[in-house]
Amino acid sequence: MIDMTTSLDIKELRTYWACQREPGTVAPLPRDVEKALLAGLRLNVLETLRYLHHDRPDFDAFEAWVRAQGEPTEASLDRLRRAMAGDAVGAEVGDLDHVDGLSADDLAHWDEHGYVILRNAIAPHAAEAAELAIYDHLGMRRDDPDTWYRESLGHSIWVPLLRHPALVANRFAPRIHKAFAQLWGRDDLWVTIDQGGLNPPEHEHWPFPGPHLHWDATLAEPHLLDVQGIIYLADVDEDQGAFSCVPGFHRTLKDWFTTVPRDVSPQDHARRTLTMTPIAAKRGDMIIWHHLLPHGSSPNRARRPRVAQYMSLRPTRYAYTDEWLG
Ligand SMILES: O=C(O)CCC(=O)C(=O)O
Repeated sequence: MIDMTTSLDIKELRTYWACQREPGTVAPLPRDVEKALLAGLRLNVLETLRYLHHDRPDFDAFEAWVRAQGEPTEASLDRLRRAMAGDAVGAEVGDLDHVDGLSADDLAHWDEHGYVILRNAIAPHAAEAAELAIYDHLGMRRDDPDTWYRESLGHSIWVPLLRHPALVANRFAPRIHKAFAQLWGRDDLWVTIDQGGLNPPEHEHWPFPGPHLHWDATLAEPHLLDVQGIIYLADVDEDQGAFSCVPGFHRTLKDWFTTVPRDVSPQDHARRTLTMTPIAAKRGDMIIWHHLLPHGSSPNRARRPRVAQYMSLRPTRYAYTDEWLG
């Protein structure tokens, strides 16, 4: 029996919990609904799975954890409940009509290349605040290279800082919500609770660890839209560990797939045969890419770390391909 005084009153959360606790006992949520649910509760997918599988909480404990972790507001919970019930909800940041988003040229670039740079997605001071928060979290100093290879980073470019106020604030930048609304053609979007990243200059004991060229998407057909994004929190040159991708590949994936030898995995074949282009951009710019572009980061051969924040926005419901082919 749920204690209604603490219940979040979102029945999909119970389904999600039950599926993780006892797989096979209840029908899983559709993947788009599951993503909206977690994003709407301000939860990171990995931290939630880790908690559920490690602590194995009962449902009441899980709900209490959700409240404490995501700190969803009553307004955000109400929006989520309405969306889960199938009601039309608008943009989380209010009316986007008068917000400047992607230009016609940007949208043409997106169609052709499968990525776009949203200039000044966030203000430079907001980017710098998040940049400094990431250094701080790692116990590093921005201008002191001796601090850039601390244990806190390990041999990875990912920084699991999820809820620093500076990173949180960036998730509500109207220009970002507008750009994603333009790409999806709708504004009932849910922003992911993603981490930060720091890709320092390579050195003898710290070679670039990846991510190398990959897809996070299924390569099975039908090939449908999904979108990923990264905000540069300080200027990034092409040789500074820039985000990299194979521009235009979303249009040629289908033909390319027929060239993959039968006994080789598509990801391996892609790594051997495709060349990525590094994308330079300025502090506060966001690169948004189609999930069917092969992409990765790149070795930093410059003098300063590349510091970034990852983020994407997706609608409550969208068409996706169930079969996994990778
Ligand atoms: O950090 C980058 O430049 C690449 C990010 C990436 O590969 C990803 O988000 O899947």
